[in-house]
Amino acid sequence: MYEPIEPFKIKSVEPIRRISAEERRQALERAGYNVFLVPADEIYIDLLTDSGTSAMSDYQWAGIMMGDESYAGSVSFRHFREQIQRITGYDEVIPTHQGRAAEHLLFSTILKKGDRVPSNTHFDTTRANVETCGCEALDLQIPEATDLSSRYPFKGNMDVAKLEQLLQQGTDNIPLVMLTVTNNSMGGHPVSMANIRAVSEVVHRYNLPLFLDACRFAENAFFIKRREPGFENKSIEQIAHEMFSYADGCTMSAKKDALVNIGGFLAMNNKDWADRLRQSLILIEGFPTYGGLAGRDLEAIARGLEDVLHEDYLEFRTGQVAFLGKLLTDAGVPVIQPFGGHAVYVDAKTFLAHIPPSQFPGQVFVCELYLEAGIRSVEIGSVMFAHQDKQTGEWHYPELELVRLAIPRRVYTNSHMRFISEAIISLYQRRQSLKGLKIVYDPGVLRHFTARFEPR
Ligand code: PLI
Repeated sequence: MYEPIEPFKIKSVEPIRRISAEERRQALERAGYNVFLVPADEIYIDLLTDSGTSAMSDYQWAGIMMGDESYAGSVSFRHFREQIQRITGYDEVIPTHQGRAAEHLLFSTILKKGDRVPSNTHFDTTRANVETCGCEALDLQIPEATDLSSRYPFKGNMDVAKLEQLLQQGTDNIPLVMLTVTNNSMGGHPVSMANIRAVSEVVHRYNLPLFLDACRFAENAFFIKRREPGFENKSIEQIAHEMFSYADGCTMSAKKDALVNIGGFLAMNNKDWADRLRQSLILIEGFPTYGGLAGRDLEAIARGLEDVLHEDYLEFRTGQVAFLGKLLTDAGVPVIQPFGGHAVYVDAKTFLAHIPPSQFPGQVFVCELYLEAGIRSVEIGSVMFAHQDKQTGEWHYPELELVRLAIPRRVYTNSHMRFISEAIISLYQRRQSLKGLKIVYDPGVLRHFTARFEPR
């Protein structure tokens, strides 16, 4: 089997502890069968998220020491801005403390009540930030995105016909269109260059701006290079630059493809919007040359945005995700294919076909994987997305019951991937014996973070 080779050697290590089966049982019980409530030192391998969990390079750590902490006009801000301008081509660069702050700034400044914001698929925080403004977040993904049997290489694409149909009905209440690259909420699948171009053509024909949610732009660019004819000989930087060239701006969580533990930014061409955003930035984040970050963070992001463009890094990164995916599919474990850029998504509905959505098969998987081996994953199914009709009291369940195994960047080795696969395969072999959960505390909003459960 193709095994990706780490394009780095390890200079500093962080010990992790194997937790005994009894400790795991007690920890999970204390946490109400919700791994969000398990302390990190009771986790052996943490696949909860790839956000803010990357290992930085020595080049970035050196940048941390070089950070210019000047309140105004920091040299580190200049490095940050120049690197972002080089990749995106956008003139205006606004630092924020993370992605959702960028979203909040953009939407609270640009949207007015009753507006609608189409996207291929909004991430939770993007959707929440749109909705908080009294607006509607619309997901226009292609049908292949939810077809588990499809091997379409760009399942992250937006449905251009649906977009055109929507815009034809009028654009007065549509101030911008978003495109999430890669499409995290839909399996971490990439968006093709052809799709970005087609979306751009439609959006601009209606004189609207297009913004990328660019958290995982480099992973997206790598998939374009590998899967889309015509890009084989282009560099990642060239491909990324072309992706950004079809849009007018972006929001970015630097906690993903800028390979840092905190940070984010907005970048755009519209100077008028940028000036308005900076007014709000000063109120809630900070002066425009630091925006909620320390100078050292800006320096680390600037350097992370250089690191991430290295093709051998991206080959390993996406290769490691695919390596874990392949170990699982070879053993018959149902996972979403093709493999995405930052995570393997287990199809919990098929894995635990005997457990109905009302008993949370994804959450059962997450708990059992923790009990099995101390591995933390995250449910993306009925706990996260089921909602109750206020009038009839009836529950509506999402189409997919998934568990995301998000792989932090440059953190775990291939041995860890083997260990994870062995734990999941062992779970798969005894899946018939697993039982459902019932919810005993439901906080209502974003319940996956704090809900508590009990075994049935
Ligand atoms: O966590 P933030 O605020 O830096 O970024 C928010 C955010 C925006 N867009 C997308 C596509 C995301 O994936 C995203 C954050 N993702 C998290 C936390 C994750 O676990 O996937």
